[in-house]
Amino acid sequence: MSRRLKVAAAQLGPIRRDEPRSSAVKRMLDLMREAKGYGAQLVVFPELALTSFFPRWYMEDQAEIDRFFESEMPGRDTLPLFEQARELGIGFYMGYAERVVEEGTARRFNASVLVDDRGEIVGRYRKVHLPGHREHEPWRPFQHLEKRYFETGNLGFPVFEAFGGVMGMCICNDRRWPESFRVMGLQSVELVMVGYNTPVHYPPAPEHDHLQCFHNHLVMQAGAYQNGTWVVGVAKAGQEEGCDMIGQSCIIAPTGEIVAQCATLGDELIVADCDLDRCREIQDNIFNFGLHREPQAYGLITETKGVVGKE
Ligand code: CDV
Repeated sequence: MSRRLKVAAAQLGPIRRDEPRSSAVKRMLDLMREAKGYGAQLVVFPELALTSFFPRWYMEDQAEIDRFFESEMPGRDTLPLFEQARELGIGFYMGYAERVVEEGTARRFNASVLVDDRGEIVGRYRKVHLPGHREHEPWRPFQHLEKRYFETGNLGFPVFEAFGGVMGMCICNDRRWPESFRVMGLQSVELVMVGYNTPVHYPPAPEHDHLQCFHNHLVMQAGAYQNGTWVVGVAKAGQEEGCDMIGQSCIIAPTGEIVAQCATLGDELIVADCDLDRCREIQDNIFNFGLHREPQAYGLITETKGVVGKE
């Protein structure tokens, strides 16, 4: 049986702060239909796909913050995505802000779901690497308050048997960390979906602004090659509420080669035929983990959080 999976990356352009969920969802439904028209079986949307990237604003009123969160998935606003997925027979990955009540306590995560072609949730992920800061830093031209609004994801990096292969998820800053990809690689992942919101301007090190697009592809291509997996990276791009964000959504082969890439900073769809069996070319050879890894030499990776030997 063929293990070719036709995958679409559905980049979104900016979403206004006051844009209703219904508007973002309509844009996503349009892209999903377009993906189906190309014969895609799976469509990948960005991080926090339903709203503006709200961690750029300092807010104290929890009710105001919670307006950006979903307390049900699917909920009233997002149900059309699940219904259309079922009608068309197409799956999707979507990032969103998740609010759950556990043992009477509200918890908030930067999360994603993987939905199959019957409209059923078959995978959940909660962002592990939260960038930015916790307190208001007025010197910045815009805030990056993920550490304030979200808890660190508590699901690890699970993989899911779906779409005829082994699927993995991560979210934005996770893609910069080799550990994210390697933990999924060690579970024989064959396709990693990653949505992102990456500003062009990085206030703590503005001398790297011109490298944002380079670093975006560098880390995802490395993650793909070093683990022999397909990677689908999808941006929310363009100028959102005065903040320029990179695009360059792309589909990357297990060899590390980009096989499709967006050319705009708006709503745009790209498609690629992903032969999941091609993962073997890398996973059975140059990165045959069972044959070539030397974990006894890697202890520090889990023994310490920061660097050792420094005050
Ligand atoms: N949404 C993100 O995680 N953005 C970060 C920025 C702040 C560096 C990123 O890694 O792209």
